[in-house]
Amino acid sequence: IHKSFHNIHPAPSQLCCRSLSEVGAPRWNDYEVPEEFNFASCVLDYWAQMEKEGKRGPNPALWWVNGQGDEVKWSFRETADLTRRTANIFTQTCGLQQGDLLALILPRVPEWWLVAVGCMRTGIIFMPATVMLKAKDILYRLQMSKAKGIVTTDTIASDVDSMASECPSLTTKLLVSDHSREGWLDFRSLIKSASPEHTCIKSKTVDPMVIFFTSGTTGFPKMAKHCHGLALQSSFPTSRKIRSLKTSDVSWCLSDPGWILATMGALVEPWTAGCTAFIHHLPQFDTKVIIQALLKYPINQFFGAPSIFRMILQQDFTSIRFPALEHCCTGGEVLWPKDQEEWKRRTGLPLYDIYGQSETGIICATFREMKIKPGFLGKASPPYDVQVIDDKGNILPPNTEGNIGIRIKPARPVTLFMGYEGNPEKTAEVECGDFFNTGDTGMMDEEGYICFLGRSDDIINASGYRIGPAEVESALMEHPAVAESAVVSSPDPIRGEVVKAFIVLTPQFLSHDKDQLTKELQDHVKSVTAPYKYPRKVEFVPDLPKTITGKIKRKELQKKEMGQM
Ligand code: BCO
Repeated sequence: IHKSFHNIHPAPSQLCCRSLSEVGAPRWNDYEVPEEFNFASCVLDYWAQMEKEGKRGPNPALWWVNGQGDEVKWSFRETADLTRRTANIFTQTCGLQQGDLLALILPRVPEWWLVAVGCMRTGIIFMPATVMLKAKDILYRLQMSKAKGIVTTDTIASDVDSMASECPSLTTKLLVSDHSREGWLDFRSLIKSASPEHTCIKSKTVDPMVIFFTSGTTGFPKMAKHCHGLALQSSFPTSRKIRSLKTSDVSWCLSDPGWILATMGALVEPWTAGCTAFIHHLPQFDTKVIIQALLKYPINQFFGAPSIFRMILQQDFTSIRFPALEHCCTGGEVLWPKDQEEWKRRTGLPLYDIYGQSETGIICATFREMKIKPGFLGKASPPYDVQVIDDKGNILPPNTEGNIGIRIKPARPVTLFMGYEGNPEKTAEVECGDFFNTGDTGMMDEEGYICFLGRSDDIINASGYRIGPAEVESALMEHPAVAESAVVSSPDPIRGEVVKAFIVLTPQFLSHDKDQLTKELQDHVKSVTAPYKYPRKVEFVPDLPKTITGKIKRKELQKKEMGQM
């Protein structure tokens, strides 16, 4: 595969599309907001047209492998055609319309890309989620959003069927599978017969496009709604310099398709640049498979959470050279200077940091040509004006600790989320004077480099997953052994942070074997909610610290965990 790919791939110096990469897809300046924008017609169809006119190289838009010999390679034209067919399935077969909501719960399979872009073409708002979700998580999402449709796989389909009566809005169920299922439409059959003729909607840039569920300190995940403008972010000239992707690149972003990191890093960014989005199915995370893929395929751009790089560095090698790899980026959690040093020492490559949230897309980054300052995230990425602010929204002087804020007045950046759907109170809570308050604390130096110092609330960031403690506590409370619990973050040398649960046992479990009980509680959490949230550390305590009104003092436990007490 490696060889055949190079056969169709001229070396960078030979590239006829070098001038094209300078022209690129239609561009806007960093602060220009076009009245209308749709990623499908403005970007994907643009590259399909370039391909048709012979004005771009032959490298595919999507290159998917599963490690078992199966492979999918779609050109931009094929991808555009398939996404039009998908759009027709939604509107003609399913009767869905612009503004309807559709849950998109698929693993890393090519159909995920078709569904996301098919939604963009029709104005259907897609809601990506990880396949790790359990029945209760899915029910919550379907009920909260009143989703009209879902596209998913066999395992989740059976969960959905078991709670169908509780989701009356759900009228369209599409299955991506090699088997058929009663009551479900078969996506893979339908796409073969669907028409490739479809006229993309003329979406306003500010029309809604996607919703990401995101965890908070209290309650269950909120729905961060974004407009089509989110997909414009990678078209801005400054944003394009973050990774400097070019048409000949093969870019691998490892994120699960449930997160904004995949929407941006595995779809919007590579296709805006007209390069190949490489995807490995990777049903289970396995560092050896990742290393093999980096050795075997001509991947030259690699993007993943810092934990992934730390896990690769755990492997037994003193030095390794990945033949094609040129540029490595991380995002989603804190990158430590020692990770950067170690990656450079053992692979010869620098490791660049990119910082963002589900509400924002990319906030700031160490751009490809920028000096890396260890311990700093990098500089603000336009259109964002990022400042460190106090609790009233006043801008703080350099080198002063405060909240990381994004200016929203006088103009709200189009790439920033529109608000938490159906939750104006929570939306108002994150506004602070003229700024959106990220909830992260940090500092800016005289050169404009921003460093991340921590969260101002109780959210846990475990290996790149944003986890609300209340979600884990609620799962634990369902177990008869748990009288009370408090969940906080605990430092971890590989995952950055892990979930730690302090548990007060009910009397009948006090004499149980603690190791067995720990395992039982961990398995219990894994079975009732998405397993990435399970407490990797458990401590049984006689009681929990509380305020005079009986509220658990998580901060006190947290400080103890961090060795600050
Ligand atoms: O570690 P354990 O084996 O005990 O548990 C693991 C899995 O085995 C288990 N599991 C998975 N599916 C299951 C299941 N258990 C029961 N039933 C199932 N169906 O659950 C645990 C999963 O935990 P994990 O994913 O943290 O661990 P893993 O597999 O070691 O993966 C490591 C990482 C680093 C690959 C993973 O944590 C990861 O992908 N992290 C990155 C997350 C990410 O992309 N975040 C970005 C969010 S977007 C953002 O931040 C905005 C930036 C612009």
